[in-house]
Amino acid sequence: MPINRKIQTLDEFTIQQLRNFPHATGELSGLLRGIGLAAKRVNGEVNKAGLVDILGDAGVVNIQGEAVKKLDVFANDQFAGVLRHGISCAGIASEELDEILVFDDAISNNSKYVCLFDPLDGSSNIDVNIAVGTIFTVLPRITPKGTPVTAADFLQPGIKQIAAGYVIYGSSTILVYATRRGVNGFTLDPSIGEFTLSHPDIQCPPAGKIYAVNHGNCFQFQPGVQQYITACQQKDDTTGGPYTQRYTGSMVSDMHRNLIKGGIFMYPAIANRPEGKLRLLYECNPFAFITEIAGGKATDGKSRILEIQPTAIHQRTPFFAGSTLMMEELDKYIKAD
Ligand code: P6P
Repeated sequence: MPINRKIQTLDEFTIQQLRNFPHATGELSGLLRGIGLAAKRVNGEVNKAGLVDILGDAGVVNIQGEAVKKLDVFANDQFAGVLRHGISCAGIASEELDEILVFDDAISNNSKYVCLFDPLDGSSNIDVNIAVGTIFTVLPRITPKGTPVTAADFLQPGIKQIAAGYVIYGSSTILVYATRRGVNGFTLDPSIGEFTLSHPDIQCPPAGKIYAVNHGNCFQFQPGVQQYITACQQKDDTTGGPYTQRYTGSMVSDMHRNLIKGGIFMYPAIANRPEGKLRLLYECNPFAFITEIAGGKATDGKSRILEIQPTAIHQRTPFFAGSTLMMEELDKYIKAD
């Protein structure tokens, strides 16, 4: 019976990866399929978000008689739920939870991984129909299997990540994830309700002509960053300047564009946010991992993001990531500071 190889679903792809590595336990493949399931459930609600005012405001009951939760909370519950009831995750950290959530049952305590995620990044954009997203990452637990996980399992540098990815709930719904074997993107096909391989082996173009930054903060950036941004705006036949500025206010969209078209995304430190705005563990580390596997670079302006030793679950970091040649150009201006 021929298998339709033209349209490979996320489940088929992860199982194929498992077949290529017979010694694998299948826990990571199972975990990724769970994330795909939760993403489909979130997608359904995000797509209806504009109807909340018609179906009933958030905070009261919906037409099914259920309390309508904030979408962030709903998204968090979907990812936490599939991970808790799977066999691959011992606990989670989430932007929506002040503390880590330890699953602490016999099966979960014997799982190999912990997951960290921002369940619905950029959710304030929903009101104006700008794409929002989920960002996730998978770390190997370092405390003894069979015991409940602790904060130490989560406070690992980004180089320890096993897999990382994101979902964009936009003009189409795309799930992109990276392992050390590559970065692959899957577009949700509503006709079959499955994520299907649409962006195999994503490579971040080494050069780019798009820069993404919140220009409203420009006068607060360190001089080297300001000078780089000015250079992006200059005509320059060697670099192809002036560049185009694109900034959606949604990290997943801006970072996805970098991977597909090339470019640089910057969220530097600013006066009232000396550590930057973006979270290290579940926003910057996942995107740094994905960007590096795709051939790009990611730093905090001084050091490689993936080498930062975390000290707190919700700590923030300045973040610069994207095409290698643009990152090297930025680095020259910062070093000349
Ligand atoms: P600003 C969304 O709130 C977010 O966390 C990222 O998705 C986005 O890149 C950034 O903040 C936008 O922040 O301060 O420019 O509005």
